[in-house]
Amino acid sequence: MSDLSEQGVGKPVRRKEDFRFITGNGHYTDDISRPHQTHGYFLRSPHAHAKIRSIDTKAALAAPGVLAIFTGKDIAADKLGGLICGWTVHSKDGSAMKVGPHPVLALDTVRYVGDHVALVVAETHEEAKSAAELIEVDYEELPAIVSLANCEKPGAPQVHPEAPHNICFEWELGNKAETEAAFARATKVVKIDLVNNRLIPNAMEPRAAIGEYDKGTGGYTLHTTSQNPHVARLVLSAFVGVAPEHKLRVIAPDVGGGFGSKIFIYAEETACVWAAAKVGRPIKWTAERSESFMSDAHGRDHLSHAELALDANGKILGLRVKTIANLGAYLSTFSAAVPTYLYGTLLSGQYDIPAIYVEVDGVYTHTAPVDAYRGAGRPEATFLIERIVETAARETGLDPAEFRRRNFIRAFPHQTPVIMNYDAGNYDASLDKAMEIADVKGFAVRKAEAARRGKLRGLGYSTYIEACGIAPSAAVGSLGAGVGLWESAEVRVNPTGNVEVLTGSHSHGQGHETTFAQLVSSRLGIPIDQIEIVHGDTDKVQFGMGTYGSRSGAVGMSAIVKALDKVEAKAKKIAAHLMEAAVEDVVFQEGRFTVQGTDKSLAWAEVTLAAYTAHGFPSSEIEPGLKETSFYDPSNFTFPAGCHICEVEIDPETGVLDIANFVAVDDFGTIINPMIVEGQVHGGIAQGVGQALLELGVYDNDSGQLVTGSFMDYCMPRADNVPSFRLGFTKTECPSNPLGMKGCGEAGAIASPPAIINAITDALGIRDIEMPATPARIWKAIQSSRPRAAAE
Ligand code: MCN
Repeated sequence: MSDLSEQGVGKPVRRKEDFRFITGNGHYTDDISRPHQTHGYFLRSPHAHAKIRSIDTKAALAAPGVLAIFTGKDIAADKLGGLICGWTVHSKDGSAMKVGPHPVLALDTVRYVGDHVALVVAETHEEAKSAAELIEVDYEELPAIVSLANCEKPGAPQVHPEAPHNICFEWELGNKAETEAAFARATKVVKIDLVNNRLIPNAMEPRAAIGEYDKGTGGYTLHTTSQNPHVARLVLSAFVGVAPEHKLRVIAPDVGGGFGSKIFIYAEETACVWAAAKVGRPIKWTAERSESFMSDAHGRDHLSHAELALDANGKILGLRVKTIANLGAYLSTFSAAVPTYLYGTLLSGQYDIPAIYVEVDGVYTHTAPVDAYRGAGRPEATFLIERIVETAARETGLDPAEFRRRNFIRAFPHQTPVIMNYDAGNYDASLDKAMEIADVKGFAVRKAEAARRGKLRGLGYSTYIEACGIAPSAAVGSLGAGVGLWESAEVRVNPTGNVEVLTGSHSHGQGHETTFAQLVSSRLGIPIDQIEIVHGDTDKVQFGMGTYGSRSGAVGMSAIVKALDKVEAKAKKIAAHLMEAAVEDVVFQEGRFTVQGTDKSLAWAEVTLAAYTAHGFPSSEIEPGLKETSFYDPSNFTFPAGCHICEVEIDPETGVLDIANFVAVDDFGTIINPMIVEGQVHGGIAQGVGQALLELGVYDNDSGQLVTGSFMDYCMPRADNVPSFRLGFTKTECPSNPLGMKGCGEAGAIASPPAIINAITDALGIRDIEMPATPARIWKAIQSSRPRAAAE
């Protein structure tokens, strides 16, 4: 057992799957070649907005290797539906959001640079790409709008006739009258305007797809880089109409990161699987990086005005927020939910705020669709609340930590004015621990010492909360989701005692093959190398809602727990029968079944073998076999929370910033694998550093061109941009799942940007600086506040 005790829940087990990844033995979509495979290439719009007068494919069709070219007309002729948004948001007046059609290939209008115009299928990728250049598209260029600030103004170019003034929805949440009353009572009102910068996701593996059709069975197979293959199958069947659900197999094999961008059902995989039947051969498409920049769903992109009402003691009375959220040119699969139910519902932060009122205008622009990106709505909420709280602390002359403490929620469960019911937490504990690790007491000395070297030093806090473990079905259904958000698991015990676990979660970097196996190992007392975690194939796994919203631990693993409960109950029954004992007297511990108070005992593998030999089972009481399925729907979200503290040092001559120290203390409830959790936090903070300091998706206001269309112009964080993080954990168990787990996959990206910006504004003695706070922006801010900065 000594070995096993190092493999179970709570142990920093090295990731099982990494051996195949780092030895080049992973099976990513592009590694897979199907017999007689062809290659697809998408001709994309060079214009942000244009009418398509005509498309002439004659020359391209005659080019070497070309097998077929498809346009929007071919898709329309086949009566295929368009791509959908699976979440319906309603406006203040009760009307449903205004949805412009989202054809798989543009029919008569293109609406952003990179919009899909034609699919060329050829023997090789190069032939398809060369032929695409021969397609003559007669465009009538139209004025485009990419500016979030101007898109609702009269006279702005219209993205969809269905959505006047480019407004998809005007959503509200909270109690307006109570919030107005709180502001009327306030002794001080703090106001802030914020930009939450547009981000472009860049998973290591670009999106890819192979569509295939079997003439004999009439079945379709789609290999695709998906975070949720069953949802992809459902959308492609029920809404787009590519094939009936039982005739479509979706396989998401090894996937090299997604960060949200691979949740969605995009045009490319849809077109490839549909066209495979027309061509009669499999079609593979793998995005070039510049295609990913143009057409993967982008993230964030908010403009907000926020006001905080305070009493004379620095107690928050109310919060009022108005946000304009960019949805891009079309609604992506979950885009409407992100700036509404994943954003407005988190605006209470860790604070006891009696009244909140938030209005969000979701708007169309001639830009790539905007949807969930690591954190999805919650980073935007956290940035807003943590920036305004920090500003309020400074403007009331209170220490930022003290200001936060005055307003912390301390009694649980806590009902916020914006839907969420926080189940458990201890915000003082994470703030205390973070302050200790960050040595906040020693900050003044470090600041003075930096000043002697001519440097500016600042300290910033972010006491964040987020809601993840995205479920329960009843809650999301009542808020507009078109799907339920439970999870399923099947535990198949083989006669020799090893186990396959089929899960509806999908691992694309989160280490599920290890953590899920650790859970099973702890429960069944078998080593993790005897446990196979199977995911990502609709023909193998019963059903699943996939991975996003840091839900695989809290929801996916809970489904496994339920299935394991059933397996254990049945195995005990079998063991009791074999040992001629009452089932109530059988205990199962460390892989052995023992009859209490006797020396009668059976090993796990003896019982599993007996389950399949089934000799002498009383057939009315015990069925042969040992395989159980479970569907789990939790009663609430989970609420990870904690405190991030960032300390920066800035060279005032150049604006160059160094993150001198970054501390993250998080409460993720029960932790299955601390090493994997730390890795998740590291990755999340690195993405937060990217948002705060480096990354910005830019469209040119006049032409609508994507200016940041490559790594030359879009700066991802590199190793030297991130410090050596110092992490700590506190623990309050989540009461709404059997493991007491809270999700950890997004917390770093959610919590870190405001800590960094709060540190920079502290160092410079300024009120605000826009993200990304590049050296140029920092330098400019120093120049415009020179007298004050120099005096310090
Ligand atoms: N875990 C744990 N103890 C906890 C919580 C989680 O040991 N208390 C483990 C889980 O078992 C799992 C991992 O940590 O192995 C992450 O679990 P969880 O927080 O449930 O998140 P998900 O597995 O659902 O992953 C989704 C989350 C999201 S939403 C984004 S975006 C994201 C992220 O994970 N994208 C990632 N982390 C990523 N990491 C990589 N490498 N690649 C991505 O695309």
